[in-house]
Formats: sequence, C-alpha cells, structure tokens
Amino acid sequence: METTLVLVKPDGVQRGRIGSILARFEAKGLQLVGLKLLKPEASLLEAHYAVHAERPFYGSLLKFMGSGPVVAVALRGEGAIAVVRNLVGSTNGAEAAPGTIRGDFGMSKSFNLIHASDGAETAESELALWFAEGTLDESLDSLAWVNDPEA
Ligand code: FUP
Repeated sequence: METTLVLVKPDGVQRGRIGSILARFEAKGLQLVGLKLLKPEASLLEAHYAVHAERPFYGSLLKFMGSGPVVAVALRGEGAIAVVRNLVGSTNGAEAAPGTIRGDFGMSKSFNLIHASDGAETAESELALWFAEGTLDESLDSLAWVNDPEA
C-alpha cells in the first residue's frame, strides 16, 4: 500500500473542478485518507517547491500557488503514486493525453490544475508537510474489492 499527496491548485478550485477531480480518484478505487481546503502560507509553498528553487518559473509558481485556496488530498492504494501520476497526465495541459485530468481540464503548463507526488520519497516528505497531523489509518471495506487478494 502507498499513500500519495495531491493538491488541487488555485485554478482548479476557482474553476469549480474540485468535485470532478476527486471523483476520478474515487472512481479509480483509491481511498481518500486526508482532505482539507486551505490558503497555504508562503513557507509551506517554499518547502513544497524547494526542489524548483533555481528554476526560472519558481517565483511565478509560488505566487500562483499562494493566490487562492487549494485542496490537499492524501490518497491510498496499491501503487497509488504511479496510478495517480498516470491519472494526472503530463505537465502541460495542452499536450497531456485526453482522458487524463490535465488533458481533459486544462491547456496551460503553469495553470495545470493539480499536483501529485512523483515518487516514494517525495510522497513521504510532501505528506509530512501538508498533513503533519497524519492521515486516516482505517481502510474502507470497498478497498477489499479493488485489488484481487490472490493476485
Ligand atoms: P509535474 O511533475 O508534472 O507537476 O511538473 P514539474 O515537477 O516539472 O513542475 C512543477 C510545477 O511547476 C508544474 F506543475 C507547473 C510548474 N511549471 C511551470 O510553471 N513552468 C514550467 O515551465 C514547468 C513547470
């Protein structure tokens, strides 16, 4: 089992896409184990995007991410990190495959609706940042019908 972090970015919240984005993860069979709406502090965004600190788009990325409320989501499932990344699609919405969240809902590389952890270490550190209080420990019964226990 893996747990991964998703953020619905300010454009996704402002455009009323919270429900349709979360619906895709629920429909896939991932379990919500953390969920909150917040206006993130600059210090949280700086820690979250520290890896991009030297990139030319860093300043505008922080400004955008701090410009309105975001939804932080923790999702659990078998192979959840890669499963979620595949559902999210590639960075630029204009090029992301149809059927993915970015491919279906957006056309921009920066206003791309959603963030998802890109690996096990990132998921762990990002969950610690956004869900310092921890995530839900209980499994929903429905998870037993998502993955074949014999496989
Ligand atoms: P991704 O893993 O697809 O979310 O994308 P990256 O880790 O490469 O980039 C992180 C965020 O930086 C993207 F979600 C959007 C932003 N970004 C830009 O604003 N401009 C760029 O040229 C590249 C990324």
